[in-house]
Amino acid sequence: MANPLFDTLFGDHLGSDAIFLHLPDGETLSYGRFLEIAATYAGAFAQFGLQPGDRVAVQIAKSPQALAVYAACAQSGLVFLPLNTAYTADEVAYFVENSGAGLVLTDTAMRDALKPITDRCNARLETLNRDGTGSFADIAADLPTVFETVNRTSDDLAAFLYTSGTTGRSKGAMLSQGNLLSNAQTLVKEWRFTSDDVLLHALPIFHTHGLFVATNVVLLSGSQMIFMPKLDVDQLIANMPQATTLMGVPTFYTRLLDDARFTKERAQHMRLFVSGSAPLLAETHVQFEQRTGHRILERYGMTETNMNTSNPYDGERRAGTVGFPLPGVELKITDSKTGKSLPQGEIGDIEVRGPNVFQGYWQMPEKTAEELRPDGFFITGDLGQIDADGYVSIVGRNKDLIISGGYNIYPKEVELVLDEQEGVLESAVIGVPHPDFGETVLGILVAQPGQALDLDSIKNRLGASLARFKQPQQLIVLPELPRNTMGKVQKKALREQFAETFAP
Ligand code: MLC
Ligand code: AMP
Repeated sequence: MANPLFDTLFGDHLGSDAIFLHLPDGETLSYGRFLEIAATYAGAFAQFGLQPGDRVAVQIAKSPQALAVYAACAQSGLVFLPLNTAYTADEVAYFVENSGAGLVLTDTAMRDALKPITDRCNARLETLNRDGTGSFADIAADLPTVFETVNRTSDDLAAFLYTSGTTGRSKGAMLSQGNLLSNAQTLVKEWRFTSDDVLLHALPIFHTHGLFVATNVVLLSGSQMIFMPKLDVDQLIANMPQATTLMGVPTFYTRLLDDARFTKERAQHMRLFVSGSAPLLAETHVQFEQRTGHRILERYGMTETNMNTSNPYDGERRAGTVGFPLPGVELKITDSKTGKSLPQGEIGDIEVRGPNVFQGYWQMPEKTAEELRPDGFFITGDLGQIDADGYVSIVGRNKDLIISGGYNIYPKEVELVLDEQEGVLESAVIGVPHPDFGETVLGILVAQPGQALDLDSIKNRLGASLARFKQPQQLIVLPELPRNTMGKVQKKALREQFAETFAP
């Protein structure tokens, strides 16, 4: 096959009149038309002189055009590098520089902020807006609606997704065509996707969940998506009778349950609700079944691996568990110190191996070696346990990570910014339970001797360096941080002390 990813996900849809997207304005976009747009974008990439393997960094609003950029990258053999639209110019600068992107696509509103960065990095900068306008669209508009697919193999890189790191430096997870394709093929089968399906798509498309899980599954099965700009519970409930499936983070499900209009009747046409990216409370699972008669199917994945486990489509979907390893994925629970497998039932590190596991972190061989063993097992940083029936549960994390509404925040990155603020001696950033986001960020500050901290001005200054979702919802000043005898900050004690901060 000339280009496994493009040929398998997109190739069959060339020239097809079948509906791909239902758009918010009531219009639809066919697969065939979508791929014509993608071909013009691929033509523009070629005109820019981009070569297979070059990175295309994309920070643009969720739109059909944004998906067409993904398709165009696949067709041209370029590496698609999507970025959270909430990232500040400072944050984007790192990704552009680190990835060595040849092209950056952004919204017109961000252009001036990014120009100095792309100039410095010798990257080309073009704009593509939510409504399909922009300098990139203007160039593509004059180009042919067919493009000769560039030859690639399944080992070639298809995407970089940056994941934050424990040291505060983000790492570019390199995903091959084969990584993406194998997972999409498995999920279509496991979750029984067919061309009769209509997926409610309200997730962002710059992360694994909304992009590789939701979109690739739809592309591969030739199904349709009701493509919503973001989570809007009104729209979700209104559209549900036309849909068959939903994929969301747990916040989707708690917000639906908080809405009295979300009834069994509304959910009657649906065949599958999938949750992942963060722990779904067993209580949410139970309430959801009581309300709708549906049992949410919880699965577990990550940027580096796509999906690892899933509760069964047929058979018991067990609340509080993430189900079984997917076909082709090996999963073991190991002792963090020795790396040896632990007996069934014990808690340890979750390690996974399979065609879904990434190729390593871009230009970070040491980080790659710390997490990816020579035998191919990836140390996920999650702590888990397997019950007697084989169901995997995630019981904690061996990595200092906060997951707020499905977004990952590494405390170190936030602490580095807090520590720089005027009058701050040191800081500790922790995650505490939050009724809407599952977990949220709390910043604990210690002032320099004799200094009084101006928390409002500190909060205001964070916006320049940190995306809004990473900023602490609350800052608290303590005289000192609790430390153990080794001098290490006792985050567990802080988490316990402040556990009720956002209690309903
Ligand atoms: C938005 N805000 C958040 C936030 N999302 N704050 C903390 N955590 C979040 N997740 C802030 C905004 O900055 C804004 O702040 C305010 O909340 C309202 O913004 P909004 O855009 O209206 O938020 P909302 O639409 O309500 O978004 C919440 C959400 C969204 C949960 C629907 O965050 C979301 O779609 N999350 C999904 C993330 C995701 O796709 N994760 C998958 C990663 S892949 P202010 O102060 O300005 O008002 C992965 C692998 C796997 O993990 O297994 O899937
Ligand atoms: P990311 O780096 O954004 O891909 O996030 C991956 C992390 O999300 C995993 O390592 C887990 O900690 C967490 N995660 C994903 N799915 C689940 C789930 N179903 N339950 C609990 N945690 C999850």
